[in-house]
Amino acid sequence: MSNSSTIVAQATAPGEASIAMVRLSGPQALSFLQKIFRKKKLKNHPLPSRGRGEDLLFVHEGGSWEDFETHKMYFGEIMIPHPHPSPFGTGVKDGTNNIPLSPLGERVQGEGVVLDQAMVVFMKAPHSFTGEDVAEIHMHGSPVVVEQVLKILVGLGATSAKPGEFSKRAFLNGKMDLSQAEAIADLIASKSELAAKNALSQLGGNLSRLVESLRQDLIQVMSRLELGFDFIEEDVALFNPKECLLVLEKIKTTSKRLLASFQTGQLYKHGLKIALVGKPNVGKSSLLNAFLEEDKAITHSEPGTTRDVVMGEIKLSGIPIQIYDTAGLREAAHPVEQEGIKRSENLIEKADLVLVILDSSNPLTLEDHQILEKIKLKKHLKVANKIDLKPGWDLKTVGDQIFSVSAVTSQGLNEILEEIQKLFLKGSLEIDSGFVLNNVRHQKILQEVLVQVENVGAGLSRPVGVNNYSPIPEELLAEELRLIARLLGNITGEVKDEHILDEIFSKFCIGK
Ligand SMILES: Nc1nc2c(ncn2[C@@H]2O[C@H](COP(=O)(O)OP(=O)(O)OP(=O)(O)O)[C@@H](O)[C@H]2O)c(=O)[nH]1
Ligand SMILES: [Mg+2]
Repeated sequence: MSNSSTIVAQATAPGEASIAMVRLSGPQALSFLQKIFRKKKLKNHPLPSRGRGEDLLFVHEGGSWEDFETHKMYFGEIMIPHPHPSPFGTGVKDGTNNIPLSPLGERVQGEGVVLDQAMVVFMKAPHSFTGEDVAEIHMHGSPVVVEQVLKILVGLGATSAKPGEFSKRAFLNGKMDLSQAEAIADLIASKSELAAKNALSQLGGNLSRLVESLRQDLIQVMSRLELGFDFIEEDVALFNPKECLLVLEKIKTTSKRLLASFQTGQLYKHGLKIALVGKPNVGKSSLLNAFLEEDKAITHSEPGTTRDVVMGEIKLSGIPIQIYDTAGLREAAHPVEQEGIKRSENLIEKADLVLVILDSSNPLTLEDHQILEKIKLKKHLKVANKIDLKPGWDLKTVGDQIFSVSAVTSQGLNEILEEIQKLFLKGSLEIDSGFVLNNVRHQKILQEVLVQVENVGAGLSRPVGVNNYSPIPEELLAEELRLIARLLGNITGEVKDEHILDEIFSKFCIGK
C-alpha cells in the first residue's frame, strides 16, 4: 500500500538539545531533501579552490548534488531555497548585494540562505522504517531552526505528520504488525526497565507469533469444516469436533495465561500508586520525605499544613512506586483546605494501596476511626507513626496487622516496603513466557476470545452425532470459529479496520 503524500515531523523530543532530527516519508522525500540540502566537503578533505564565489560550493563526490545513495550519511548545509522569504529579515549588505546572513554568519549564494549544518540520510523504499522513501535530517537541536526547517518543508508541499503516522504507514506497508507498532509506543513510554524489556519482547514479535500460531491452527480446523460443506453428499466427515476442541482448549489456556499476566504488565507500565492518608498532623508528609530520603513535602507541627497532593517516586525491584502525600482528612473550615481534602479523597479512589497513618503517641480520635471506616473496602495497610515517642494507645485495638514506624528515625519503613513487595510484586518479576500482556486493547480482545471460545467449546462438548459430526450446526460453528479467528487477527492487525487503526495510532506521539 502506498501513500501519495509526503509527511514530515520532528522525530526527536521538542526543546533544546544537541541534535534534533526531522524526518520525511513519502514519494517526494528525496526531492524535498534535494531542495533544501547541499552536501559539503568536510574541512579535513578540502576541495581544490574553484575561484572567487565558489568557496561555498558543495561537494558532489561521484555524481551530481542531487545524488543521494541510499542509507549513506552526508554532511552539508540546510538551505532556504530562493524565492522562499528569509526568516532572518531583509539581509545584511556585503557591498555588492543585499544578501542575508545565516545565523552561522555564512554568506549566502544564489542557492538560498544557510540555516544550519546537518547530516542527512536518504533511505529508499522499501528499505526504511515506513517502507516508503524516507529522508532524515539531523541538525542542531535548536527549536528555532527546527521550526524553520519544518515550515520550509511544508511550504514545499510536505504535510505535517499526524501522531503515529509514520508507524501507521510502517504497519500498512507490512513493515510490522499492529502489536509490534503498539510495542514501539510502549517502549518509548516505558517507566521501568521491566516495561522496556517487555515492550522490546513484543516488538520482537513474541505476542504476534503466539497469537498468529493460534489463529493458524484455528484456520486449519475451519478450512476442514468448510471443505466438509462441499462433500456433504458423500457423507465424509473431514471435520473432527475433538480436534476442534483441542485447538479451542489451546486458545483458552493461552488467553487465560496472558490475561493473568495483565496486572503485572500494568505494573511494569504504570507502577504502583500509594496514597498516604490520615488526619492532620499524624506525619504523612514526614513519612513521604522518609521514604524518598529527601525533604520534598513541607512538614509542620501545625495541623493542616499540606493542602495539595505531593508525589514522590521510589523504585522497588525496578518497579516505579509513586507515593502521594495528601491533605489531612478532617472537617475543614477553610475552602482551600476543603479543596485539598477533596483531592485526597479522589486519590484514595485511584490508589492501588492506601497507607492509613495513625499517630501512636496520641490517643485515637473519632477522625481516625472515620478514616479507617472510609477505606475499609480499599486495599490498605495500617501504619502507626511516631513510635520513637511514648505510646499513647494500644496498637492492637485496630487489628492484628499494624506497622509501627517512625518518620524521624526511619524505623519500620523497610517492613512496609517488604509488605508491598509481597502484596504486589511477588512472582510477577519472573516472566516464564518472556512476555506479559500490557495493553488494554489486547486485554479486551482476549477477554472476548475467551467468552467466545467457552461458548463454542460448551456446544461442541455435547455428545457427537454419528460419524463424528459436530453437535452444533456446522454453518453456525463455522461462523463462530470465524469470529474467534477475526478477534485474534485484530491483535496483530491481520484484520484491518480503519477506525481501530486511527484510534490506536492517534495515541502515539507526533513524529513516531
Ligand atoms: N517524633 C516524631 N515526630 C514526627 C514524626 N513524624 C512526624 N512528626 C512531626 O509531626 C508533625 C506533623 O508532621 P507532618 O508530616 O507535617 O504531618 P502531616 O500528617 O503531613 O500533617 P498535615 O499536612 O497537617 O495533614 C511535625 O512536627 C513532624 O515533625 C515521627 O515519626 N516522630
Ligand atoms: Mg502534610
